[in-house]
Amino acid sequence: MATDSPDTVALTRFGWNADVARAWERQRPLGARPARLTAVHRATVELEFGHGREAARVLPALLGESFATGDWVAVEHDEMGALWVVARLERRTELARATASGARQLLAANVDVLFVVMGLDGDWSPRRVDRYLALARQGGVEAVVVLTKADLCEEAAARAAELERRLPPETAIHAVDGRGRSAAAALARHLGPGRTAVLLGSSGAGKSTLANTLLGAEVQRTGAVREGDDTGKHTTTSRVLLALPDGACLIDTPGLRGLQLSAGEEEVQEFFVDVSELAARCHFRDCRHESEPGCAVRGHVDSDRLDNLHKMQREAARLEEDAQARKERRGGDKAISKALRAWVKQKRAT
Ligand SMILES: Nc1nc2c(ncn2[C@@H]2O[C@H](COP(=O)(O)OP(=O)(O)O)[C@@H](O)[C@H]2O)c(=O)[nH]1
Ligand SMILES: [Mg+2]
Ligand SMILES: [Zn+2]
Repeated sequence: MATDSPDTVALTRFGWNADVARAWERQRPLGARPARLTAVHRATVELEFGHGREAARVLPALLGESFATGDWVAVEHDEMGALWVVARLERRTELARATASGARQLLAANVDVLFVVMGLDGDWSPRRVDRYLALARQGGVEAVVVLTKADLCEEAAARAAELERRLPPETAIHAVDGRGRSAAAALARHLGPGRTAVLLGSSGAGKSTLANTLLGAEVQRTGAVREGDDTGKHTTTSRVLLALPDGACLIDTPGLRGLQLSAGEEEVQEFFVDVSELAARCHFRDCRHESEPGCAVRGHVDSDRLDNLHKMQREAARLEEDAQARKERRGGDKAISKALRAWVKQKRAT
């Protein structure tokens, strides 16, 4: 299919760009049309075609694959007129976390920038920012920290400065009133035609408020902050893909409670770029930056951030142990049933 067909022109508002066109050409699903996935339901997926949305079913052959908001897919009609997803394009980036049981859960695919949205109220947690930054790094996505409710916080500038000292130097940090036009102006340089951004953060952090400000319209429902507490009401129940006036598109999401990396213990440090860069100069190759001599990290990276890295490594180790234990249990079950079958066979023979 030509990259400037009516279908793809309509999709430029939803992130179709030269990279996606190349992925499409590479896989070239004959006779199929492209669409962008906006939501995953139990039996169907919801697709954006640029000029409207439609539900589609997924070919049984693809059911083993996982899908995420932001995926690019190829669709075809069957003779009955039903719409089917027949292929998924290779992803350029993906954001995924671990569930409590250790499974890998995709949060979004093919996004360029992750807005880490955190309220400068009770939501404030530098350690949580570390996690989001690691998640973005793992997924190959640029992270931008957006501190909302700056209008409600007297120390907004001081807190932004605290994060600036803590995080890798290239990290963009904005403290904003998410309701005001100045917030849109501050974030504009991370957006632009063909770019896809995703808003992640706690419920009530101000994600949907930012989405509306960027849209210049009240499209997403927002939750009112109740008197006397910080928590906004949970009003965004599913992920949604929005076309912004500047040509970018934006995924608004429901609040995330926990955020555990889906990574092995050995891997976690890689996603703390500041640590992993310095660690190359530690005396010991397996330095944990605790009390080893010749450590190039300790004293140069914020000590709370370093403690947080160690905590995340312990979590990852626990997940790996749980996964191993489950595997062994399954292996044990198999051994028992094999012995049982052998015994039955022997009984029959005698
Ligand atoms: N004063 C103020 N209120 C905000 C700001 N951002 C969000 N809110 C309020 O916080 C509540 C929760 O916002 P919402 O966008 O629904 O949060 P979400 O759950 O992250 O989507 C709403 O009542 C918003 O009006 C901000 O920057 N300043
Ligand atoms: Mg919301
Ligand atoms: Zn070290």
